[in-house]
Parts: sequence; C-alpha cells; structure tokens
Amino acid sequence: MNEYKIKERKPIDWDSFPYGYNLTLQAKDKGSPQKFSAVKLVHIASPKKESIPMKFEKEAYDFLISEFSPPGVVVAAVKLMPEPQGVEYRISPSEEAEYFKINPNTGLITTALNRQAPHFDKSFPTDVKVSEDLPVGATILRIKAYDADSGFNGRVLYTISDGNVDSCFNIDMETGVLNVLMPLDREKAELYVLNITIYDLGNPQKSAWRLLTVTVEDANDNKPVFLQDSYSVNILESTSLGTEIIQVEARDKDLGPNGEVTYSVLTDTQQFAINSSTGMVYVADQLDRESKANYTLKIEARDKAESGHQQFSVVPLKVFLDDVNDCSPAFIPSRNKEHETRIISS
Ligand SMILES: [Ca+2]
Ligand SMILES: [Ca+2]
Ligand SMILES: [Ca+2]
Ligand SMILES: [Ca+2]
Repeated sequence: MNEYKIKERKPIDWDSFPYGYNLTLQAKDKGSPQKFSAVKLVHIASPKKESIPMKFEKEAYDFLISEFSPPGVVVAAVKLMPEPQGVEYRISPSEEAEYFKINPNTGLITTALNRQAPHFDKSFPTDVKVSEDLPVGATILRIKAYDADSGFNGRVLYTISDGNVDSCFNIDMETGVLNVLMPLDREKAELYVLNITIYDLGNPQKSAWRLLTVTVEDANDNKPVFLQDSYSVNILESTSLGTEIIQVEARDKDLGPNGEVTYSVLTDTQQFAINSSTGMVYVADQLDRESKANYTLKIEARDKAESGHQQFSVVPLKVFLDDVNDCSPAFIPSRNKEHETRIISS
C-alpha cells in the first residue's frame, strides 16, 4: 500500500472556501490497458472554519403561493452561502410552521401534509322543517364546517352524497348554503334524510358526514275535489222534510284543516240544504212538482285552511221531482141536474 501526501502548490485563500475543499482522488497505473483505482473523496477542512459565520443567500425570503397549493409543492429553497458540509435545515416551531416542511439536507421548503379531516360546526341541526311552498332557490340553512389545515388541505367542499331522491335540494359546494332546487310537494314526499358530506382538498383527501332530516310541512296548495263532475237525483215530489236525498263527497290532499272539507249550497233555495260536514243533501221545505219540477243546485266544497287562502270547488247537483198523484179530485158542478163527475188532474 502506497501513501500519498497532498501539498499546496500555492497558499489557499481560505476566505473563499470557508468550509474547506472536497478533492476527488483516483490512482492509475502505466500499464496497457491502463487500470484505475476506486474513487476516493477527501475533504480538507478549513483551518479557519470555526470563525466563519453562517449566512443565508438572502437576508429575507418572500414567496407567494396559491392557497390551493397541494401538499408537496415547493414553496422556497433556502441556502447558506457558501454552503457548508453536513448542515441541517429546520423551521423553528410556530403555528404557521405546521403548514410547511423543510428538507433538512437541501433546504427545500414544501407545503405540508393534510393533517386534519374537516368537521361540522356545533350549529349543525339534526333536523330542519321546510314548508312545501318554499320557492325554488330559497335558502333553507347554511351549513358550517371547518378544517384547521391550510391551503388545499384546509379547503372544505360541501356535497349531498345521499338522500336527495327527488333532486329537490342543492348545496353550494363552496359556501355550504342548502337551498331548494326543485319544487317540494308534501303530498308526494314529506321526509328526506340527506347525507351531508364535507371534503377537504388535501392529499390524501379527508372527509366527514352527518345526516340531516328535512321535514316538509304542509301548505294549502290543494283544493277539495269532488268525486264526480256533477250529481243528479230523482225524488218524489212528496218526499218529506228532512229526508236525505244524496250525499256528495270531495277530497282534499292537504293536511289537517288545510285538507278538511266543509260543504254548502250556494244556490239560493229554501227547498234543499246540506249537512256541512257529511255532504248529505236533504229536503228542507215542501216540494211541489207543479210549481217547480227540477232544481240545479251549486254545491261548494271548501277547505278549512286557517292561514292564507281557503280553496274550494263547485259542482252542479240536479234534483228532478217525480210526479205523485197529489191533486185531490175536485167536483165541478154540472149544468144539468144529473150530477156528472169529472176528475181534474194536472
Ligand atoms: Ca384537512
Ligand atoms: Ca303539494
Ligand atoms: Ca286544501
Ligand atoms: Ca299541501
């Protein structure tokens, strides 16, 4: 084994190489073909090393990054000048430091990893009530959520991931505002269980979800509808007072008083009346075919909505009086003495 000495040819300006020199050595013989030794790195430390202050390339670094920067994006590269051997870069601990990572060897600063899943605000309700007449576009509520990460990692997006069966609802992806997308109809669907899911845009992406029960409350948006377009009935003119002659029926799809029906006869008549709750029409006064043989009555069905407008429908009811031999025979005096009887009837 040979020993070699490395000598200075001229004095070294250690101020220019404060951290010393790196020399790459390789030995070769004079044979043919020539052979080479393995490469060896030799570091020559500066005798003045202790006195060299460490200094960054710049006094301060300013870098602008998008708040949507995904994790791992290079933000900055800091460097000591002249770069020493075996240096280790670190970011001093602070709140902001959590959002960044520095490569200890290279000084490369990158955006940090997605640490936290987004979470819902305490104000998130378990259920919410909406009236079916809420117009399209109306806001139901605003859902709030947070994510303590920065940039993409902390950016929260809102979605309805399940339960929006009629596409009646929409959530603004950015703001979390839940609104009506399609007209609601309690008579078709009165309950929705929406799965509200929030995501961040980190990598790996993190999410959370909650269920929101939406109860659709009734509005008086249906009128009572009669089971028939018109009604008719034949009765004897002799039908006595109080006799029930026909029952009409109307149905209203709304709930509670909005769907309760009350009946009335709109036509001005003494002869007929209706039971307001059952729709049963009955004779209310003496009938006489000879004075009026048939009636056309307007029957109204009206709901009992307590707020807003009541709704109603009207149908005709025809009542035909059938003849009864109700005229007493009358004697007409004969001109001659033989009594002759004629029966008069109408
Ligand atoms: Ca996050
Ligand atoms: Ca409806
Ligand atoms: Ca109604
Ligand atoms: Ca209704």
